[in-house]
Amino acid sequence: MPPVDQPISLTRYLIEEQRAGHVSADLRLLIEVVARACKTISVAVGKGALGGVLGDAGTGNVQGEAQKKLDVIANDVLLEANAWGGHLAGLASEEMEHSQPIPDVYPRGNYLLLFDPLDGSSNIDVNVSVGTIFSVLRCPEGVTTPEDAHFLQAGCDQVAAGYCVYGPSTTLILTVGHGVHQFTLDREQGSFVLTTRSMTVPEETKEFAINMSNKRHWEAPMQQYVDDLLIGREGPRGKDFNMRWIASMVADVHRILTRGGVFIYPWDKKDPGKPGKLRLMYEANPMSLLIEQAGGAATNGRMRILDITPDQLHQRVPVFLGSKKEVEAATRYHLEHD
Ligand code: AHM
Ligand code: MG
Repeated sequence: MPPVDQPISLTRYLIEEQRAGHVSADLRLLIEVVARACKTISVAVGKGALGGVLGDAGTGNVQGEAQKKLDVIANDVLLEANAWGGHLAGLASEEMEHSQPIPDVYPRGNYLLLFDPLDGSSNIDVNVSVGTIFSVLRCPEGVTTPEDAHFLQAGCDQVAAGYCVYGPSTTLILTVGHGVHQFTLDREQGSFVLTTRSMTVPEETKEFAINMSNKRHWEAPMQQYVDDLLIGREGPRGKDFNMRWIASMVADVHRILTRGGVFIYPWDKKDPGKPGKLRLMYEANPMSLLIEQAGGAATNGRMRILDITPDQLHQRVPVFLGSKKEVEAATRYHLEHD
């Protein structure tokens, strides 16, 4: 990944993308607004205990999960920042049961924004990286007041996707369909600066990320795949593997975009009726677009995630993403078993 010689701000990068015909003026401004909201969330996350923002909010979200105070704060920041800009027709959040059209008092634009306001929030109280994941779709033609059904578009229809990791540094990873680029927040200047152009995921890897404690709940081919990884060079895979699991998808995916690897949250039978833990629209689709744009692959163990036609806003999906050859290997175990 070549380093960038001269500092280029996110604003300048987006203007250049607009001149190249890769983004419309509205999409450029929309991304700027999301980035501004991420800066605000970064400040709140960074204050930690001093800001009184740690701990549970005492509420549950639509998924029945306990919300952290910062889940609620991050959601509110994103809603407020995006309501009045005129670029969006509607929003949907992992933390809200239904999508929201932009209020009537503001002009409505042509895009739909979906987000997981604070992914990995179970890690907040232990001071481990968390992040915001977002996905942008086009509002279907002729629709002025979008409803949930209008958001149910396949991941390959995303016009932009990205995430922001609130870690030792705050970094924004973005694709508008022309490669994946990394911007680091310059805290003194308050602006995102392009620090890595065209991130690429190596095709092969010796590193996997999975919550092994769920093994007894997995399907047989998944158990077999991981058993073979663990046997190492003496087994059918012929190499020794290392394991990492941060339990923040943003941080695990960021490691994979930086040095390769495979991230898996497979189907499990822990929660009947829910095929896996992660959500298609807020987590799997945007991460899959980023990984594919960086030369990696993303499947649900059987098919390409970006080709899935969603039928529910909060639909769950098994996720296998990262280094292409390894995702293909894990997918093969499932297909050969079927
Ligand atoms: P969240 O959006 O409620 O934070 O849940 C998603 C997170 C992912 O970031 C992470 O990969 C996974 O849940 C961790 O799950 P587990 O607790 O099983 O390790
Ligand atoms: Mg999440």
